[in-house]
Amino acid sequence: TQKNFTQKNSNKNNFNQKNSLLKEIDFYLVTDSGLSKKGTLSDVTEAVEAGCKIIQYREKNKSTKEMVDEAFEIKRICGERAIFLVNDRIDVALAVDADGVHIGQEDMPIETARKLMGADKIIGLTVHNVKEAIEAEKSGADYLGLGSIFDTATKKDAGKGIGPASIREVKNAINIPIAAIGGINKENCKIVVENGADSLVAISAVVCSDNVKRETKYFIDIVQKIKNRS
Ligand code: 3NM
Repeated sequence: TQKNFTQKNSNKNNFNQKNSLLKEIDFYLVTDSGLSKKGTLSDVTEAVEAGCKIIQYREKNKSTKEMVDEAFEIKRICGERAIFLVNDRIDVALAVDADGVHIGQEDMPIETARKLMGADKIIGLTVHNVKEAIEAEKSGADYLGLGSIFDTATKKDAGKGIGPASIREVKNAINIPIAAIGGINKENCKIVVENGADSLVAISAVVCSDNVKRETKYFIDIVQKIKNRS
């Protein structure tokens, strides 16, 4: 069933509402123009049509101008259907008034990012273990990207996979939603959700396909099935 996010702007002001909004997300698409078969805008369009409720624009190879132009397009495609976040680039997120940013341990401290973004925006932080997860929650992250769950070739410095059991450990230590990332594919995604991930994140498993819509739908369906059973 298609969830209606028309209330997302009024919802985001409140921590509890942001928290429950993010916990409802089953599948989370991160873009990668280097890996994409059909291009970022096509991938975003197909994923949103399939029911994906959150898109993260992750672009490492384009100029700021190109990124701003593309980010405006992605924001338009997402509309009220999906949350739109920008990876790393707070300037780009602010320029297009995105719904938020996703940052890493080496990026700007989250407290500084919060000052720039404002209280109503979503800030996600990548963490790799329980200690970083507790810190992230304390410093005001709205959700965690936890990874890399499995080995992945998509992010060169991702390190070895931490394994799905670490999702459960992190989940037991914090209350904000967990988006599990890294090496997730159709074969291994079930165990990720069974270990407590609130949402699955995939790049290559989706954007390397010639049918992004079908692959996105596959992931959404499997997460919904497992969540409804538990
Ligand atoms: N961050 P794929 S792993 C962007 O561990 C990213 O923080 C990671 O791509 C982390 O789904 C990763 O193709 C790449 O493995 C995920």
